[in-house]
Amino acid sequence: MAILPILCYPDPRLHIVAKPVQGVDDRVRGLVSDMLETMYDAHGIGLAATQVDVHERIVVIDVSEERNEPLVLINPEIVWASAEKHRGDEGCLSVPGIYDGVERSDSVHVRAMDVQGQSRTIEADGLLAVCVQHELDHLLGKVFVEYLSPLKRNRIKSKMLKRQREDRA
Ligand code: GNR
Ligand code: NI
Repeated sequence: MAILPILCYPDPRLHIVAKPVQGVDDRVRGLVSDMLETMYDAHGIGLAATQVDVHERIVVIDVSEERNEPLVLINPEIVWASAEKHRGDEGCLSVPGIYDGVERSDSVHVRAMDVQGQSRTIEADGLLAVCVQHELDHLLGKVFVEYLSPLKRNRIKSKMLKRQREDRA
């Protein structure tokens, strides 16, 4: 097990499109285990492989209060999304300290493999539905700030770059 470094916006590697996992083997299970440890350590409710610079379709999520209900999605695909949408504030481990409103479907159905390579369909609503859509965007190289206005996005970009300069100094 290991805690992996998380890429920070505007790192260009956050825009790489992830490739499907070819087979769920011990390498993939090891990565999933490191991603879960990294997500729990960072107090996040989800983490996409893209955020730890691995460009494969793997996501881990835990929206439970007790932080003891890990969900692993390998090669996830949204097979249905509700037409009903709501705007809610989102944050991202790759854009620390920034929270802003994003519109998402209230409910989604996701088809994905688990760590055994078993395919199943999950019906998600509430926070889980928001998190699933946020994580699947990461796999497509999309960060939530890209839904905000160019003005807001540029302010966020400058703030992150300034902070990264200060952290290095
Ligand atoms: O920890 C996280 N919280 C969160 C809150 C509202 C909407 C989405 C999220 S996902 C985020 C973790 C993360 O960055 N996953 O990619
Ligand atoms: Ni994120």
